[in-house]
Amino acid sequence: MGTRRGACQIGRAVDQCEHLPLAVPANQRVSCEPCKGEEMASAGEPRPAPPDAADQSFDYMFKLLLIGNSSVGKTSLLFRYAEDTFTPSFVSTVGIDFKVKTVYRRAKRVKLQIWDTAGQERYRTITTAYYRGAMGFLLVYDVANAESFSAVQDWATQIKTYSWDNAQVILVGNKCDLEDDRVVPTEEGRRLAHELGFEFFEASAKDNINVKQVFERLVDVICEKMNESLDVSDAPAADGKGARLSEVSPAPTRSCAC
Ligand SMILES: Nc1nc2c(ncn2[C@@H]2O[C@H](COP(=O)(O)OP(=O)(O)OP(=O)(O)O)[C@@H](O)[C@H]2O)c(=O)[nH]1
Ligand SMILES: [Mg+2]
Repeated sequence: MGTRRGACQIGRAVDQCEHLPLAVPANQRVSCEPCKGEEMASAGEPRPAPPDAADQSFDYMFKLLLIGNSSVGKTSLLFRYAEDTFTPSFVSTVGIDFKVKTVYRRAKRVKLQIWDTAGQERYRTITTAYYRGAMGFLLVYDVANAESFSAVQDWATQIKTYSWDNAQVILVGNKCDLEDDRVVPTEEGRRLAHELGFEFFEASAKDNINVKQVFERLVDVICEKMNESLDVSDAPAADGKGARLSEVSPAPTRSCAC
């Protein structure tokens, strides 16, 4: 299990800070955007974390983010994945929320901290503050909503601007159950994903199509990149930009064996 000491930037002990997937040296402070965001959002009264969030027994912790226009189904995908539920009514996310889910990949316990961001423009300043340190993104559009597909390029630019170079991205065309209302052909989605260098899935939170696959593929891609990074872990980062995935893993071993 990883060593979790020190404190995050607002002074919360790292043992109580669920956001830092880091082994922090004692007495050191590390920037933690989520804690700062929580502090801003609730004027110093941290929101209670879900019970699973306190579980410290894991080999790896990955921070993932769901992004994309409002109403594309980000929250629905998360609820389908984490709780296997679906609600037809639309309650737009305010700011940001998260769920924790632990998965097993090749005998390793991987704790996923999945952040569900609000798609509405007015929350953009808050949500982009959470991009830092995210290891993977699900960039979601709605196959029955052309505007949400046109916005994908802008979302990809946001990832480039606010996250680090090693973040992995999967493009998800959600609501593929709405075949009669579809305005974005599957091939268009695949072409754009290829252009942007992302993997691509169509999914349906409603009919539970490809939901588990999308999340698990993202975990696998992160593990693959982590292992590649560990292969050259003795070499300094060529461009000096950002940190390698290996540097944020709390794992005590050198390889995640995913
Ligand atoms: N038919 C269909 N409807 C869906 C699907 N996923 C979500 N919806 C519906 O689409 C609406 C919006 O879903 P949300 O998950 O709240 O959207 P969101 O992306 O989280 O929106 P914001 O929180 O505003 O960013 C809701 O009414 C959902 O029930 C799907 O796969 N198929
Ligand atoms: Mg939402």
